[in-house]
Amino acid sequence: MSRRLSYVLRHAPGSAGLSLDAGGWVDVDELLTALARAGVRLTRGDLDAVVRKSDKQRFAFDASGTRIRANQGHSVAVDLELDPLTPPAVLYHGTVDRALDSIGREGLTSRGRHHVHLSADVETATAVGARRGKPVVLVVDAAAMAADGTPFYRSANGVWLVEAVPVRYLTK
Ligand code: HQG
Repeated sequence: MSRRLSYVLRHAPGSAGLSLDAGGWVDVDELLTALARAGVRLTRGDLDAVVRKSDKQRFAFDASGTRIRANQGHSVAVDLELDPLTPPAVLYHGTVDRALDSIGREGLTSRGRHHVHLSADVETATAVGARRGKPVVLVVDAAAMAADGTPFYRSANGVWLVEAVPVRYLTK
């Protein structure tokens, strides 16, 4: 269910006949109706449980509890309205060997998503890289990037987001 929600709320709201507002929010009742239309019967209580139990806290309700959105990871255009934040001195990016040549030429780029995703600790970055094979963790000199004027953001679920990471800030 978390995967399905990620698909609808990050990448393809239209596949469920939904559209996201500018902030990425969708009305909970409309979402439940759309899922039911697609044969997925979910109560509000079931949805609350999916949001609560998501291992990475991928989703959030708004303050009124009537709207829901993905905390990060979108490929569709949304403005999460995150405020720039001073990052820790060092952040980490989990990837795999086969990407290193290209990363060595271009730095980290956001690929299909809005941002490059960085982790605050090596363990998380290792797990992110391991989704694609034997993980390789790159160290990002976030302090230098921030000093050079790059804005950093942190999603509600603790993922650090940046537009790109040029090669000069990366160490293997
Ligand atoms: C790589 C999951 C070649 C990059 C995770 C990665 C994360 C390059 C892949 C979140 C490159 C993109 C995001 C370049 C970057 N040349 N390869 N220049 N620059 N790459 O999935 O960071 O479960 O878009 O290293 O936990 O792997 O979805 O990004 O391997 O937080 O909530 O291109 O997704 O969270 O892959 O993962 P992705 P990611 P969720």
